[in-house]
Amino acid sequence: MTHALIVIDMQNDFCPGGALAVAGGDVIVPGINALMREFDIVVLTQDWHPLGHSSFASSHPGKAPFETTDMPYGTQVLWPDHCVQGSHGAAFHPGLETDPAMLIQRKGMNPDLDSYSAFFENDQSTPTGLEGWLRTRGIDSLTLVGLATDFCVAWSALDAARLGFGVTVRRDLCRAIDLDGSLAVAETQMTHAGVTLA
Ligand code: VGL
Ligand code: ZN
Repeated sequence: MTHALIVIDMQNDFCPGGALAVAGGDVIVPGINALMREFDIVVLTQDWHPLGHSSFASSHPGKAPFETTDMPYGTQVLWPDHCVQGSHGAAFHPGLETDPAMLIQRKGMNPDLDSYSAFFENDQSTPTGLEGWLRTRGIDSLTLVGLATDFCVAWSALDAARLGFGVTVRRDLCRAIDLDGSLAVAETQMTHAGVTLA
């Protein structure tokens, strides 16, 4: 079994003080740094949106952050502007050790399409290429940590399980947005998909 660690979206905008702050998002940084030392293969993901991205409420007149809208690919939650390419908010948390990462997988760059998962954009069909990257290295088992448990971590875990990877989510090294019970829904979905919640 060849195992990789995927660190999801440990960026300033998802940490306290950021545009889409997740409570306690920064608290998990030391634990993630320590866990990275136990893995030979570490991948970081980085939410990386162009200005005016369609997932931003500001791109939809009359809409406020955390409302939803119908996109061609389904219902999309609208977020505050966050993780704009090249901005301070899009940078990794300054305490995160990025040197151990072999790959930084950026996502959410298509202006018309959001991308929570590290594997597919939110249309559930446009691949990021990460699956091939992992498989060509013989990796069949993944541990996921990072932000946010109920969005980018959960969508990545569900896609990975569907693709046939063994998946463990270290809940102690994740934090959730928890919008209208989204954390409980995500945990139920992950359990049903065979993801180990550790
Ligand atoms: C995320 C909302 C919007 C995440 C990214 O990393 O969970 N959530 N973009
Ligand atoms: Zn985003």
